Amino acid sequence: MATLHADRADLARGDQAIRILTLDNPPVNALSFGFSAQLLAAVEEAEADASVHAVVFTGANGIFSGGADINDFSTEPTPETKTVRDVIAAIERGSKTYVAAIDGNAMGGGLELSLACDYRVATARSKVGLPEIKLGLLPGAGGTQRLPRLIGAQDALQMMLKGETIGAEDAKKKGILDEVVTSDVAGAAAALVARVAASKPKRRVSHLAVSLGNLPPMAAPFVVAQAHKMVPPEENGGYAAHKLIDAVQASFELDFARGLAREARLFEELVRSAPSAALRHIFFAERELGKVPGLAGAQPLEIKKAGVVGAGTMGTGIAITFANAGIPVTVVEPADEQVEKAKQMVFGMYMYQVQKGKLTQEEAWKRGQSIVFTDDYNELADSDLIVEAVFESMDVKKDVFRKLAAIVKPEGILASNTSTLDIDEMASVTGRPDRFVGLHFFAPANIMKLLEIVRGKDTSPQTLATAFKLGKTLRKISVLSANAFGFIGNRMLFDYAREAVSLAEEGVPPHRVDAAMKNFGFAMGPFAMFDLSGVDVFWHIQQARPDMGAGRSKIVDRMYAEKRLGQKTGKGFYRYDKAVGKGREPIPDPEVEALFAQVAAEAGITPRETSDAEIVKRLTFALANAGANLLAEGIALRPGDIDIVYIYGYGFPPHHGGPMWYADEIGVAAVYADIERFRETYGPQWQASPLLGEIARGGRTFKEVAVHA
Ligand code: T1G
Repeated sequence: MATLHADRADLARGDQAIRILTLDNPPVNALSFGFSAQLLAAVEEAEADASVHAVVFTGANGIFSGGADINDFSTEPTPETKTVRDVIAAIERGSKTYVAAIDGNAMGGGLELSLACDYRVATARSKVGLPEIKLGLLPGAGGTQRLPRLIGAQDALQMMLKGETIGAEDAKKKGILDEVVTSDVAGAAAALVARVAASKPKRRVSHLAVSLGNLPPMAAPFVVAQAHKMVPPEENGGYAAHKLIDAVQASFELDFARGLAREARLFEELVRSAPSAALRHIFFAERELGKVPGLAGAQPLEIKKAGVVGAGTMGTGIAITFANAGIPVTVVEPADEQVEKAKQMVFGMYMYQVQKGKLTQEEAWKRGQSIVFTDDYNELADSDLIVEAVFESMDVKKDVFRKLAAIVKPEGILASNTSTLDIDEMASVTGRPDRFVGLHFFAPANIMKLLEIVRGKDTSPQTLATAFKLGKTLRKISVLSANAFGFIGNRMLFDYAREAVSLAEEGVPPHRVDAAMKNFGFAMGPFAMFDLSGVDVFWHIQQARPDMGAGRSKIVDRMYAEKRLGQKTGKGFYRYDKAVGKGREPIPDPEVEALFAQVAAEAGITPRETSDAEIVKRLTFALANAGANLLAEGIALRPGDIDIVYIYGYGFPPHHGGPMWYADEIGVAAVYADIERFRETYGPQWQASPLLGEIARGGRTFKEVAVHA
């Protein structure tokens, strides 16, 4: 229920009645259309009340405001609709003194409301930001006009283009806040009102001029040109950024009113744009992930002490992840030289963080010390949760879990970091399948945010709830997967890889496939990605899937045999030269193209011309089709979950919203028609998912697909 509280008598100073307006619209005091109408009425009432001298805005629910209600952007406002802009306009033309008393986050429209006030006071714990760019928007309630007036054009551009959130002290240093207090921010605001009462209280930010720092006004075009150069192209994730720069340019080229009008026009363009709809979808999809049926009421366990088995790159990365979250971790590794390598990795990583100023020496030291290496399994006995990260072989893993089951305390949770193998088979040797779960981290584990949480057939709700809570503690984006080969991401990767290799076998050079996918928005094309993760990883996964049959890539077998394993061997689908990009820059290699041609000839594959558009369709529709099967089989809960996996784990461009969102954007019927054409043209490996066909025939979207109970 959204309510506004008025007055606090103890704040009245004689005849200077102060009207306190407390934003109370749980959970984040979002400034929805409806709530903005209430707020507008309250401001107009205060303006009409001669006894009121000043208005102080505060927030309930431990936050000032999370900004405009993002849900509202999917509805078409009518001329009668009131928005946060109307509230801000009423403040701007008002005669009272306005103060924002911030405790907690003031984001987006919430910060813009405070920028329209004469003064801003915040508690030390507060954070402020204009993150609209992350939604494919720009601050559309005066932020692009007021922030430059308050902190200068360059700082304002930097803060809004990054959508960064900054702490109260930093905000005060920049000039966003007038005062930072430790408590009773409303009382501090009232005291400020009393202090300024004698002076000219009006200090509307709109009356300030925009500074260009130490640059003369004629340097403005240079500042704008530079900013445009620093952001991605409009068609490749930079649409909102370029419009934001245009809006800030208006702040120093036009008067305030015309600048606001320019901002509003640019905002309207963005809020209707496909990239913004995609990014708003991701915002909500991320917040849906933890809503897993059957977990309500399950009490997660506290993970105070963790264990890892295996100090390879993954195991060490996982250990660092625990250490970074303040969870002491013991790593079991029998091979001394592996322990040495792991210690070097830990030391090097933390020293790098210190050099980059991200960590103090003390904090780095503390975290490094919280990772203990041993060769003795018994030191894991009192661990609350243990993750195995040993060689991707079922026998090796089962052997590890037999040992763990024999020594770990009864309530200890056992987890596997396997990327494809059967969780239930591993659980079967532990005698505690209810306290067994898959935790599939992505390399490098201490950097990649994605975590696939795999539920075994006997995994208890408490174990699963504990895994999700742990994911939050580790600051991961956790997605639930059922226990099936490849879980969600790698299962989709097979079809993606199949099409990439097929295209190369049909005569499209790997670098052209990669260029087409980078042009679509992927950070890295498929072949550069295979070279980075290792062609041998691809080969091992094929080995583990004898059922691949016709889908099995002969070229990967040939490359594995010829030790063309990618960056690590200096050649894979590309070649690598230490003198070029430190040996990480993919260099097209005619040898590989000849190899593809040879394999294709042996397989009787006829070369064919393929356009970039067709390349993009084949790879992205392969993902959507595989995703549809994952939904139909109940392996993934929601289309949005699949989108999050592929954006965070595999670099799918966020401005296209993920494979399932993108299929909706194209139109599922069109995708289905193309897949049917692919089957005719490219072969039986193209089988349209029955669910995709059903959605296509029904004229529906993946977004409407119900959550699997
Ligand atoms: N609108 C609608 N719902 C929101 C929301 C918002 N702005 N912010 C959060 N929620 C919901 C969220 O979906 C979740 O719902 C619950 O609140 C808790 O969120 C005109 C155009 C404020 C730092 O981009 O950064 O203003 O899952 O889990 O970790 O210029 O939420 O419980 O059903 O994230 O404590 C700009 C977005 C909007 C800020 C709190 N503002 N929000 O973090 O909680 S556009 C933003 C956040 C705008 C103006 C422009 C964070 C938070 P549910 P949560 P949290």
